[in-house]
Amino acid sequence: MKRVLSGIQPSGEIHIGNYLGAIKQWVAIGEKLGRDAFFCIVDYHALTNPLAYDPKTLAQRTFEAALVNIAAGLDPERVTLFVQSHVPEHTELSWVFTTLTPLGDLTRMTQFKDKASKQETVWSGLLMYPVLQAADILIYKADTVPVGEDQVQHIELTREIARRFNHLFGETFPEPQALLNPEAPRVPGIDGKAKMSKSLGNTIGLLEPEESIWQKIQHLPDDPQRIRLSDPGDPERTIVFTYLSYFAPKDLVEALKEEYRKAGVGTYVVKRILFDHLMETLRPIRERAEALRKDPDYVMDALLEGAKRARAVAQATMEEVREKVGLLLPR
Ligand code: AQP
Repeated sequence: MKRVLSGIQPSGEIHIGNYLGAIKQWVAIGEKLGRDAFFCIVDYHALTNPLAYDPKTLAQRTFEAALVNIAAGLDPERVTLFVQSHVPEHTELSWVFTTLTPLGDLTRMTQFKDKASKQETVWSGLLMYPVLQAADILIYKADTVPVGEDQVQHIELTREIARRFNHLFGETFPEPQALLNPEAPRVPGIDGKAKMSKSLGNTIGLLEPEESIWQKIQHLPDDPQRIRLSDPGDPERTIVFTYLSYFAPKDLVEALKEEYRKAGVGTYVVKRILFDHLMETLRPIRERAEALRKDPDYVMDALLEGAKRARAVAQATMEEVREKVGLLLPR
């Protein structure tokens, strides 16, 4: 792993799925790679979600997404943290890539099919989403993309685009690999079914009030086959234990599973333990977020500095691309 890029949409409250699937890895990678770790708040992507996008809140959400990432441990003085629209070369490269991407490759993307099925009018931005994502990654020639499982198909498409470009215009881009957090590649939502996702309203937010988190945890579905409190349960049939495994030490999780199987412990007690361990992880993030809110210039300056560093790399790639595809270069 030499260079990394990953992104997060400012399309709603950042949740524990984003944290476990992406941000937690970003922090560890950032410590190793420093400035070669590029993390991007992908605001142009957020325009493709008509349910979440509002021009009145987008700027604030973008700022908030950066703040939460910094609060969660990303050090903007070490890594390159920036806003996608501050580096216009992403959209420029994305246009070139649209000319190399068969329509059929885009219409077969699971995420497109999923989201399009819920929309009355399907805008072409939604279809082009993975092409812009390929540009986000390849403009930095990143070889590794830490993501949740939901993004693996898009990274495969990115590899195909890189391969096609290299074949037509000469070796230019690496074929990047997705890097999953093996412990939490797909965090389920609080409904216990779909993946946790901002647009589905099934999230636990990193900065959500404690009371509201506790309410949600209390309502997490139990093993449906456990009718009476005295019935033994199967920990594999409730997401209470899935969540617990993310936040509590392994031996405690195993001991509680064992008790649950024997009806020695009820779900209420397990939920209380889950809540305590979750809050232990979230509390320092919330404290840092509180401190950052008092110093918004720090966040904004960090983003501008990040964009400056990112842009230097992106401009060099675009110069190479313009020349390779045969454009008339300005003097
Ligand atoms: N549930 C999840 N489990 C593991 N990883 C996840 N990621 C997202 N959800 C999970 C990873 O977080 C990073 C940022 O993803 P995103 O900004 O696309 O956020 P989202 O919550 O996944 O948003 P949606 O629902 O897909 O889109 P909208 O905003 O339309 O609601 C990615 O690395 C992702 O894999």
